[in-house]
Formats: sequence, C-alpha cells, structure tokens
Amino acid sequence: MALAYSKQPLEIREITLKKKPSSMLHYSPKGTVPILILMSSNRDVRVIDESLDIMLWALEQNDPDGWWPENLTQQDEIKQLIKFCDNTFKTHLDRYKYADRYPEQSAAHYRQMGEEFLSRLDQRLSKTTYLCSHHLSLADMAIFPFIRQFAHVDKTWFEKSAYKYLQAWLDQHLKSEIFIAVMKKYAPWQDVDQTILFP
Ligand SMILES: N[C@@H](CCC(=O)N[C@@H](CS)C(=O)NCC(=O)O)C(=O)O
Repeated sequence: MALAYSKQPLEIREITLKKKPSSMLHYSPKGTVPILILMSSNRDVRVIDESLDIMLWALEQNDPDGWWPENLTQQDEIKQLIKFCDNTFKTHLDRYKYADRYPEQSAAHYRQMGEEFLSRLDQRLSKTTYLCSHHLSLADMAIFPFIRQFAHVDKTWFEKSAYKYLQAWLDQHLKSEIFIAVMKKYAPWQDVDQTILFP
C-alpha cells in the first residue's frame, strides 16, 4: 500500500514461496517477501528486504497525505506500535491461525494472548479516529492487515467481540480504494522477459 500510495513506477514479480526463483535469492538470500530491488540508470543496485524499510523508503519518495509525521515523538510512537505488532502480536496471531501446529495450548488461549493488542488498539481508537492521532498514519496502514488476519480466523467471534472501535476501523480500511487496488491477484512471475506493472 505504501508503494502504491507513493506512486513510484514499479514492476512486480509475484513469487511462490515454495518455489523461490534463484534470482530472488541472489538479491536477498534470507528468502522472505517483500523485497524491493532498486536499480539506478548506471545499474547500481540497492536491495531493501524488510517491509517496514520498504514502506519508509516509499514515504521518503512521496508522502502527499503525511502518513509519516515530521514530529519525532510521533514517529517513535508509530515505530513502537509497529514493532509490537511485528513481534509479540504476530507470534500470537500465527499460533492462533495455525493452532493445530502448536498443540501445547488451545486456539482460544492464543486468541486471548493476541487480545491484549486488540484491546490496546481499541482504546486508542476510542479517543482518536486513527491509531496515533486524528490523522491517518503509517501505523494504521502497517497494522490493519494483521488485524484483518486475526479477525478472519473466526469472523463470528471478532464481530461479536467488544472491540467496536477496532471493528469499524478495520471495516473502513478493508473497503478503501488502496487496499482493494493492491489486493489484485498476480500470476507468479516466470523467468522470462516479462514486465508486470504495480499496482
Ligand atoms: N520481517 C519481515 C518478515 C517477512 C516474512 O517473513 N515474510 C514471509 C511471508 S509473509 C516469508 O517470506 N516467509 C518465507 C517463507 O515462507 O519461505 C518483513 O516484514 O519483511
């Protein structure tokens, strides 16, 4: 979403994680997606292979609506929230999603662990329209896809839960033009002369 929003001309190469192309591993041996490969006109290459760094790069190029605030305290708050989501919350989300692979505890237990974050976000959204202020920021865009995944494990549970502000916020982002645009399905890239533009 950050890349689409920044309107940088981009080519997309959809990959299948079970069949990673060797050219992908050549640029980023750690083998995770997303990877952004920047090539300058003199063919200098820069690789960015962490999603947060890719988002920050995109906003550095173009941030017309101010997703990344100039205020350092606000920047720090956004980073802290994303960091908690990426580490602690993501661990609980994965266990809740794939509870059969983690039989030490029940799915309900993993869900309860994840709820700490849902509750924190809901409290924030009871005070401001978006997670960090009345202004939409990178925090909202980076975090809502994970809340979407959590909600989708058991939609009925999520819809009946007490997190009313969070439900409305999620709903708003799921219906947004930018989310719908980037969720377009792409066929896996083949190792041929093939250019698919993004989004
Ligand atoms: N911290 C990394 C995590 C990236 C990550 O783990 N991506 C998953 C897909 S969502 C992946 O590529 N897994 C590698 C695999 O399944 O082989 C980031 O945010 O870029």
